[in-house]
Amino acid sequence: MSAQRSAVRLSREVEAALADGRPVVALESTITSSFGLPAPHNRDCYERVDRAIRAAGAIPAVTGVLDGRMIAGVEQEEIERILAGDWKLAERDLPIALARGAAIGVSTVSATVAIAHLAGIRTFATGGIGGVHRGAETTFDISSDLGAMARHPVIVVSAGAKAFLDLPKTIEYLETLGVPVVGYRCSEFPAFWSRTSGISLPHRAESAAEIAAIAAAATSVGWGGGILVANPIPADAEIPAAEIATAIESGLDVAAREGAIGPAATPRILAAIAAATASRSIPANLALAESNATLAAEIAVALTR
Ligand code: PSU
Ligand code: MN
Repeated sequence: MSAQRSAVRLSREVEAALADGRPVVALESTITSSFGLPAPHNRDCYERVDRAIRAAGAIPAVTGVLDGRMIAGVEQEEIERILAGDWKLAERDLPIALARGAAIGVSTVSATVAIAHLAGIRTFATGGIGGVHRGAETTFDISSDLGAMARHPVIVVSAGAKAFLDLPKTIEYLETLGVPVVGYRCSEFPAFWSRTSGISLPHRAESAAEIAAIAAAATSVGWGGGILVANPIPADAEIPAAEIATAIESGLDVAAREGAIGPAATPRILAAIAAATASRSIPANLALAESNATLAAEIAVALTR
């Protein structure tokens, strides 16, 4: 997309921060809608992430569509609306939502990097990215998050890809697309609720400043795509891979039995895993989102130095 910055409506706070060159962190709104977390955890997630970004010295910019316009940053009175969004928008859905004057659309990772790019926001915090689904060799279900990261110069801070995906294929596909993947203080691709996956990462960084330097180098060589930063869930919130494995299997079974495919797959699988873990997966999801928000803010601050 090569439209102007004016295509995105900024909140007053985000507009002022961008104008002054102060650090801003984009946020997606799917995770804080019912597609990502059941109420009231969606609001809790929003508040924790918002606070974490501010505490680290940056300004949060929630993205989505409101009243037929792409937005980056919400005014106080718009928060409830974006939390209640009932249209999950991937990047390819944005033109339709705009043409139809959608009242509220929530952005996935792919839509968020597209909006952040237009708005001139370099850094973005999510939970876990979408990726190559298990069985993709027959379903072809590969999240548009991956292609979008290759096309928009945004640093995406995640706890890896959601662990019900095919993580080895996700890493392979990121390599095919040429997306740099950097582990933050880790050498293995994190598995969302778990810190490890057994899959080695090509690169690791020890500080936010190091990640900012990689992003600056990417810009200097004309790399027009993004960078994926993999930040493992905090140790005290982790659900070890062996413990979550059964819940993942049963969550995938439920979604398959109900025929949840395409954009419906990920929300259904997440909800089924929450049910199978007696909601234990939810606090883990909140903790990793908060931790990603803090790291993204630190990177955004480092980029302004
Ligand atoms: N991370 C979370 N919860 C989520 C998502 C990410 O912790 O709900 C969302 C993101 O918006 C991501 C989307 O882009 O799931 C992936 O959807 P799909 O698999 O349909 O591409
Ligand atoms: Mn998909």
